[in-house]
Amino acid sequence: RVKKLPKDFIWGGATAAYQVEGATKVDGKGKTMWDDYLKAQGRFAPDPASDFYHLYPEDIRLSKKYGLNAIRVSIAWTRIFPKGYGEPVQAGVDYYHRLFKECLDNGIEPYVSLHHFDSPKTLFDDGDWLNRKNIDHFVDYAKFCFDEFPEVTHWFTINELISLAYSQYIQGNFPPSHKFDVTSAIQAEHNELLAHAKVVNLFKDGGYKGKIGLIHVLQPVYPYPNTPENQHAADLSDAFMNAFLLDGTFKGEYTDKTMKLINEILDANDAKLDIQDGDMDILKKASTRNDYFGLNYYQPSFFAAYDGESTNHFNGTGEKGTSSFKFKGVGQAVKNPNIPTTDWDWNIYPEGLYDILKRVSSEYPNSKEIFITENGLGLKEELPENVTDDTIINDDKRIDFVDQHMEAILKARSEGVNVNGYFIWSLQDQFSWANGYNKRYGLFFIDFATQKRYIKKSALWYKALADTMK
Ligand code: BGP
Repeated sequence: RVKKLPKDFIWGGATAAYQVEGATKVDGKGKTMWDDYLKAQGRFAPDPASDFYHLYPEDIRLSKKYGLNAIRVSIAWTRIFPKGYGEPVQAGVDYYHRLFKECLDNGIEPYVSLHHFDSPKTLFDDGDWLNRKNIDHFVDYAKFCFDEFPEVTHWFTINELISLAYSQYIQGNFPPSHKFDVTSAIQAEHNELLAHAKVVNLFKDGGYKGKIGLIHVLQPVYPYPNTPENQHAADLSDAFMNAFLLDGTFKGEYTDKTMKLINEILDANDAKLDIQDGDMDILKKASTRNDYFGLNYYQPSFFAAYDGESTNHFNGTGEKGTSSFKFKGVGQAVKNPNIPTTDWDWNIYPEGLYDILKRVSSEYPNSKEIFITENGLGLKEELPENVTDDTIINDDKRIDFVDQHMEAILKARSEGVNVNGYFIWSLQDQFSWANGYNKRYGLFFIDFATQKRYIKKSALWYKALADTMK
């Protein structure tokens, strides 16, 4: 099949500080909300991860060699402000200057997030995003970064607001592991939107050079089977997962349609949302000022009506078929037998990406320019026994996955959707927050014991596609 990427397409790989850097206890770094939690859990540790703190030159060299022109990285708030506020730590600041320089010297544009699931522990203990004081700390940290790192011209405020809110307070697989705490989840969504909007307003009012946006993971929800009751369940789930955040970001208001659905969920769960005077003005002001939108897409969900109590099981081990999710007042996730799934029960459905791109572009024109900031396939992968330095790890499944999703993107583009870049999740193998080290996504395989990098077949395929841009 002949596929050609448009010239100037951003062709990247994605990382997140805490998932790749390792070195969590060096150079004055403070704890994140994960350190003690992972230790108590005892399943896996954030060290050494991919040892990107030391080996970033190697990964950037490979990025260049395999045709990438951009990477996503995040700044670990706690490397610069160990408690989230106070005096900056010079070693942390210096590290990010070195990292950005290495990228730029190699023709790799860094796309930098300020927050990727790694709230400082001090602030986490003080309510995390539920405490409005922490929004102000985030704004101060953002301002420090804008002043300190003018070499960065592509910013994202927060990565995946919903994954935080949902994993922390609904699904219970991120600290503090609440289950179906609907009040906290919806409030976290709102407060994170507020934090994002305040930072965008600061960036624009401050006249900083460069571009800024945020990242949402979008998970289209389809009724299965397609009945009116199941459609309503799908609409409720969509409001909670997608529409509330998209409205808040790009319309600067929660539409009546969205709020009707959200209120139905809140009522069923005795939950409430606190919107304070002035909040909506801040969202409104920022809603037209995002330069672009980072869209992460992995999978859709299939939903059916459900009228029992909430209960779930999160599959964080890769034992296929063990997931379940039933949300009182919303609905239940169901398996669509026509759709293949991964070992972690994630649905593989590229059409979902096409559908959501079309929706964002027609319903949310303020999103302006779209980058797919994450998309990829988690697999259990091993080194062959007779491995040599030149061994290429076969990951045909991943190639097929990315290929199908690229088709969806190019189709949407041909119909006028302004999507101008793709970042595979992930650049190199990393640790996965709730799944550990056996769920690999990288173009580059890492033997975590030796930190040696091996090339996967997908990296060669990725390079071949990059070459069609020239
Ligand atoms: C996104 C996150 C990433 C990453 C990815 C894969 O939600 O932004 O940090 O981890 O999903 O998810 P997982 O690691 O759970 O498979």
